[in-house]
Amino acid sequence: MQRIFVGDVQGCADELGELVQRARDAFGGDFELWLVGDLVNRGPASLRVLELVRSLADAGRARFVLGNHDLSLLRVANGQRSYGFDDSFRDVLEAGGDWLDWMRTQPLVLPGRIGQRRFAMLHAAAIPGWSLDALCERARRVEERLGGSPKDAKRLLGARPEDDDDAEFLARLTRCRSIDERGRWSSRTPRAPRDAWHARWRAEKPDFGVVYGHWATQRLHVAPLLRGLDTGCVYQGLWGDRFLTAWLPVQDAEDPFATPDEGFWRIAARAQYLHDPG
Ligand SMILES: [Mn+2]
Repeated sequence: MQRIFVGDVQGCADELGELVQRARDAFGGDFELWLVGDLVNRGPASLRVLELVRSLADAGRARFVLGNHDLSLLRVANGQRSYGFDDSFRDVLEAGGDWLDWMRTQPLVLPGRIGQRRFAMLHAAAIPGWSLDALCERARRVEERLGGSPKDAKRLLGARPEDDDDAEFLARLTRCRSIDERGRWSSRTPRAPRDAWHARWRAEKPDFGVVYGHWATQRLHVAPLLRGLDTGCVYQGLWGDRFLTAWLPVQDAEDPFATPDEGFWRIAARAQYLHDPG
């Protein structure tokens, strides 16, 4: 079974469809997509992305973790956030059915093993000094609230991070990019390389890999124990030629996170989806 990790799709359904076709051509039915989250928003076809991922998931060929844009969709549906001028998931909101319940019952962290190496897939950032088991255990508790009764889910999604430890963890996992010398995290781009979340994380000598997304301005990130796959497909034309990235680790490698690594597919964006305001 070839595992294929996929960067932030954000409604780019044509490009995801092309990637799936390429996977079928290469591996027949013997592959599994692992998507880093932010399936929806900004791009042209959020609902079509969810339909494609769900059909693959139902066939045991796709898994994903929730990203901040996926959570935004849930908050708008709850009336906890207003629909922004640059939001583009109205197709999901108007689709009816159980899309929102399906979304909120998805995981925040997915652990696994490739070759000899354990890893976690999550949307934005791991937490320096935390073991893989501690991270997964904490995530399970928050996933239970998010995927539990609609009332519990709504309370969690509406809570301020400063008032609720689970809301804080949820925000950090899906939005963090930098951590300062005092350990405070932020979604802002780090001022110095040492303030990147993954620099602080790697300084604690973790024994597991992390596959993540969320950080399109950083572009493809290939470093020991780290694969950052958000290459900003939806930003085609605004930042030059953009693409959807897939990572195909060597399944039986001793360390699949070693560098250099040539195991990537690039699916070119098919159109410019966003336009500069003014
Ligand atoms: Mn994101």
